Amino acid sequence: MALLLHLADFNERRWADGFAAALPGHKVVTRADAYDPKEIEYIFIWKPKPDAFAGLSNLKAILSLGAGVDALLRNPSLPDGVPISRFMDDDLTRRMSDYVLAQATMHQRLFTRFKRDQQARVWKQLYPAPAWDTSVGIMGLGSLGTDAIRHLKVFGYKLRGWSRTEKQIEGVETFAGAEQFDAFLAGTDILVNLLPLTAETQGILNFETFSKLKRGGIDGTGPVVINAGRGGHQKEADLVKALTDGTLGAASLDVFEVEPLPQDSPLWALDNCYITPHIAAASSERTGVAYFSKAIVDFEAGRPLPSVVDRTRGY
Ligand code: NDP
Ligand code: OXD
Repeated sequence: MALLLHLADFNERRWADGFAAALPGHKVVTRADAYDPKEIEYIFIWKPKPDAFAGLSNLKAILSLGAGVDALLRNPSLPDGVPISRFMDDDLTRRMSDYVLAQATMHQRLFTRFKRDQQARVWKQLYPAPAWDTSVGIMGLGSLGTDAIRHLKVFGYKLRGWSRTEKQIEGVETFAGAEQFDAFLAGTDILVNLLPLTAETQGILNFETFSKLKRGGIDGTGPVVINAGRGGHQKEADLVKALTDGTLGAASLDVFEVEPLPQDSPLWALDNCYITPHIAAASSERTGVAYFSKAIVDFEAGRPLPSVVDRTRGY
């Protein structure tokens, strides 16, 4: 068995050393090493180059460091029929829930407004709407969306969720499919995007969506959008317009149409836009090595791979 690491923006050598220690007796190579493409049976991958799979004619499985596989599925050299297993573990999930909770409470408690007042040396007593009277709507009720809900519930938020297929989650008003999207938006003060990027969800965070959100919440400043899904979900020109004309009160963005966010993006300068550089839920090296080493050992022993992507669905 030979495992190839193809990880852009990560320390490939360090991850390879981790896999080599966890998989004694197996060959682990990086793109910088000498290897015969025909001997590669597993590839562990993030941000694939266009020719990432060229010559890998004996692949048994593709292991995605990312929980999101949109870039992989778009890759022109992706071979048909090879199963793709994506990363899904507690550590990553809890990091995302931290991010969502931190952003939601920041907006609901008006910390954003108080910071601006502080900078202007203004003493102004604003009283935030309580969590129980603030509705958070989660787009995507998969592994990340349901865990974010679990954490938000503890804080007492009114919760709504939207998914492709119908769901029942205790204490959450759920909506499904395109036909219930408007009803979902109409009762949402804080919209959180945790969808995968697919042909159906591309550009879903657009001006029309923003203008259908509930008005009057978050101290009357306008609804809030939190996007930790993918940059392809958001139309940035629409975000700039909505954040400028009051259709949105604020946005927290972790992902962007182009990453790194270009220097000339108008989003940088908007004081109601809160930018993080795609760090909401980074994959941990320790848990990543453990998760995929076990996946390989299990698969070699005839057991199924974890979190296999449905290529026709796109996630
Ligand atoms: P899952 O596959 O577990 O869940 C996806 C959810 O989205 C499901 O509930 C699914 O509905 C729903 N969905 C998919 N398509 C549609 C649609 N057309 N309309 C309505 N709902 C839809 O994904 P995860 O929760 O694990 O991850 C979500 C995304 O988060 C990833 O794809 C990735 O892009 C992003 N991510 C971002 C990170 C960051 O650091 N910013 C880190 C990790 C992930 P149903 O349940 O009906 O199938
Ligand atoms: C992921 C990410 O998909 O970090 O895991 O964006």
